[in-house]
Amino acid sequence: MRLSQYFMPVLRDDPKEAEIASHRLMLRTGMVRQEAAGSYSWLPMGFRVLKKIEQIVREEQNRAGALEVLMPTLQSADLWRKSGRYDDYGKEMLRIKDRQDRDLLYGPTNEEMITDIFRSGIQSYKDMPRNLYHIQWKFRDEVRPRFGVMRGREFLMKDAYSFDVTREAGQHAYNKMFVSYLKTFARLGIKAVPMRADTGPIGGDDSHEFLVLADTGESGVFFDGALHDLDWSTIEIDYDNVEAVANMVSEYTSKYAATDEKHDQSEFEKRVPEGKRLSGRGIEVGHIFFFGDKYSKPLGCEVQGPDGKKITVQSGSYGIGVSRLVGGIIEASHDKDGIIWPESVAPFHVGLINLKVGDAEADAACEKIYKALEAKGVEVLYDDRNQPGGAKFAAMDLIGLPWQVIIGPRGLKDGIAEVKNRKTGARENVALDQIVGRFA
Ligand code: P5A
Repeated sequence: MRLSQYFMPVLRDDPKEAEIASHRLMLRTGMVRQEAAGSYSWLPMGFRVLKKIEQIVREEQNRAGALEVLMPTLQSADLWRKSGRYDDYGKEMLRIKDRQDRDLLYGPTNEEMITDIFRSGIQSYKDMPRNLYHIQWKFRDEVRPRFGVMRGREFLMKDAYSFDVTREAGQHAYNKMFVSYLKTFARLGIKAVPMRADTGPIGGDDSHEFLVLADTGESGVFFDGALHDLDWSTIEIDYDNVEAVANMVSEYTSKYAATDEKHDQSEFEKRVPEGKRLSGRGIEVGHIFFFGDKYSKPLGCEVQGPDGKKITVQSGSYGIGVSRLVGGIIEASHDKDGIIWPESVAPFHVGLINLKVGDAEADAACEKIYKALEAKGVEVLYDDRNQPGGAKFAAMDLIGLPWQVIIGPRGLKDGIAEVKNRKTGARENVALDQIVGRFA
C-alpha cells in the first residue's frame, strides 16, 4: 500500500477526550473515528488490525472444535421473556419496536437465540457435544462508555456456546475453551491471566475472566507473582485428551489470581508468600461461563438420552472482546513514540520510508523493493509522500509497524538501506539486494 493513496487521517496533536494511551493512539493514527458515545467507525488501518485479531480468534476456535455461525444483531424479545432476562437486563439493553409494534432488541449477547437454534436442530444425545460460535457486533447501553473501543456501546465480540449431555462433558467443553483462550491470547502477543470471576447478568456456576495486566485496566487484580514464571507463549494440547486439557486448566488456575470482586485478602496471604503478592489493574479481554441447565431448562432444550429418557442439556458460553482487544493490545505494547504492534496483528509487516521522494535513484530503489515485497506477499506500507524525513520517522514510529526499511541517497551510494526494529529500536545496514529476502 502506498501511503500517498491511503486513508490514514493522522492527528498532529493529542485528542483531548482520550484519557488512556490506546484511545489516544487509535485516534491519532486514524484507526477509528468516534460516531457517537461508545460507537466507532473503523478506518482502513484500524480495520486491518480488527480483522487480523478476528481471524486468529476464529482459527483457534475452529481448532478447538467450535463451529462458526452468524446470528443477526436484532433479536425478538420473545425468547428473552422465556429466559427471564428481558426484564433483568435493564437499561443496558437497547429495545426497539418494528412497524408491527413487535418488541425487538439489539443483542447484547446470544445465549437465548443459540439455545433455541440448537434445540430445534437436534434430537438425540448422539448429536452432542457441539459448540457453536459467531463473531458479531453487540450493543450494550453502558452507563459510562469510555476509553475508546475498550468500553464501547457497540462492540465486536466472539461468543461461543457449548452443549453437552453430562456435567463432566460440559466441564470438558469449558476446559477446552479455557485452553483455546490461552492459545489465542499467546498468538495475539499478549499475556491474559485467567482469574476466577463474578458471573454478573450472564449467570452460571463457574466462570473465569482473562485479564491483560495494564495500569489503565478497569478491574483491580491480585495475583501470585509465580504466574509470571509460567510459559504463556507456547501452549500445545490435544483437545481430545480430557485429562491433559483438565491438567492444563489446573496448572493455570492453581496460583492465586482474582479480580477485586472475588478477592479474599486472607486467602491471598495464606496461599502466596509475602514477596510474591502482587496487585495491579487488568483489562478483561475474555470471559467464560459454565451454566449447567440455567438456559437450557427455561428454554426447553432437552434431548433423548441413551435410555430413551429426556435429558436437559448442559451449556456454557465463552466471550472474547475482539474490538476491545485492539485497545488492550496497544495498552500492553506501546512507548512514548507510539504503538508497537506484535507481528501477528500488525496492520502491515514493514514500513518502507523513501527519504527523498523525487530523487530518481531513491524512487527507483524504493519502487523495486516495494514491488518485490508485495509480490512475495509481504504486507508493506510505502511512505512515498513528499515530506521531510523527520516527519516520516515520527509517523512510522507512531503507527508502530514491526519493521522499518529506510532508503535515502546517503545509503544508496553504498548500496544499502537501514532496517529498524520498532520494538527494540535496533538498526542495521542491509545490502539493497538482501532486503526482500529478510522479510519474504
Ligand atoms: C460470554 C459470551 C458474555 O457476554 N455471553 C456470550 C457471555 N460475557 S461478557 O463478559 O459480558 O462479555 C464478553 C467479553 O466481551 C467484551 N466486552 C466489551 N468490549 C467492549 N465494550 C464493552 N462494553 C464490552 N462488554 C464486554 C469483554 O472482553 C468481555 O470479556
